[in-house]
Amino acid sequence: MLPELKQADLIELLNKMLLVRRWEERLIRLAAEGPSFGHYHVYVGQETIGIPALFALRPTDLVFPTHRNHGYLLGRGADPGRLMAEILGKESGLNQGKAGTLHASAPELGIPHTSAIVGGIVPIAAGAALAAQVKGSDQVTVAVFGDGAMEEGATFEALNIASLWKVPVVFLCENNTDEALGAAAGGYPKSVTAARDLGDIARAVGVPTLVVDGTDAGGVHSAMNEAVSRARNSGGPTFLEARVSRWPGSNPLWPELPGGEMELRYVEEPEAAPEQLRRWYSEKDGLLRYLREILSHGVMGKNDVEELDAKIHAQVEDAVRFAADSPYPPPGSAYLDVFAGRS
Ligand SMILES: Cc1ncc(C[n+]2csc(CCOP(=O)(O)OP(=O)(O)O)c2C)c(N)n1
Repeated sequence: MLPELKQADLIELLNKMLLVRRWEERLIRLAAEGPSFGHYHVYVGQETIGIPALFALRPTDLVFPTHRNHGYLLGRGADPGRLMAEILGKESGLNQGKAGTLHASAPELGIPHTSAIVGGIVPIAAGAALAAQVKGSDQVTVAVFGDGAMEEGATFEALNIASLWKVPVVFLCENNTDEALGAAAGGYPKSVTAARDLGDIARAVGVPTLVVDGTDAGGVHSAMNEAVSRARNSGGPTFLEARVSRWPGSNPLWPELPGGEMELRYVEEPEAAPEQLRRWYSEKDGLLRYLREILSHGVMGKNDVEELDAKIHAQVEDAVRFAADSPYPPPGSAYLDVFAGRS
């Protein structure tokens, strides 16, 4: 379903999701072409979680993402060129090329930190939420993490303390196990966690839970609104699990583009996609689902979507050029910002 937002916001939602998709597709191609690269993971296939979730927040709310953070950074307005430059280790990067994807941050956009340590971001986010509570502000903090974080002790401890102290935090779990859509029927891999339903872990310590289909932008937005409103009104944390299937190109070592870029014609003709991706594009890609919803509700016409896509492609090419043309940091800058503040 479409999120309950006005038309301009529905279009902006598509703009952001398409930007994330096209930017990451280009990043994968750039990495394959061979300049030296820091490691990175992609958010392809999960755009309909992060972007609608951000639309339920105020700009002053905080988001702490995990290793799949490009969607959150671009979604909050990070410059696509500076984010690309960051991954290339360039001086013009978001964090002067010192963070790469895995630790990229944009405090000015309410993303104070990324942690690539599985589960590592969860207590940090809960701590930031606690700070807001202590200060008496109505700021909400979101901890974003994958299903893998549910195996970590730190996650359990953060859920427990947040529940006890009614900390204003949303625990947003992006469950992209292949079995995820069948998880209601016990699809989570038995080899890694004894819980058959990840929500059981949160409910065990009194944290209310919500489950949504992560390809449903409207469902994610409305569940996120509920969780954010609970946190903002002193009701404490929520565990929100968004289930998606893992994108076939999401190779844990180096992401790939099996079958090339997503083509807009797959909206109407998913059977035109390469065979191994037909099921993905017809049933599992949230972005295509959103595009179908936008078109069928007349929010945009086909031509408008094509124009937007062309504009985004050009924006991404500008970003690549900016990053490629930027210099590497001078070696002496390795000693700067090691401790808080510049010396
Ligand atoms: C504590 C820790 N153990 C192992 C790793 C290596 N590692 C990086 S990503 C990853 C998988 C994480 O799975 P999940 O949180 O479900 O996210 P996904 O990549 O599936 O989106 C692992 C094991 C790590 N970064 N941190």
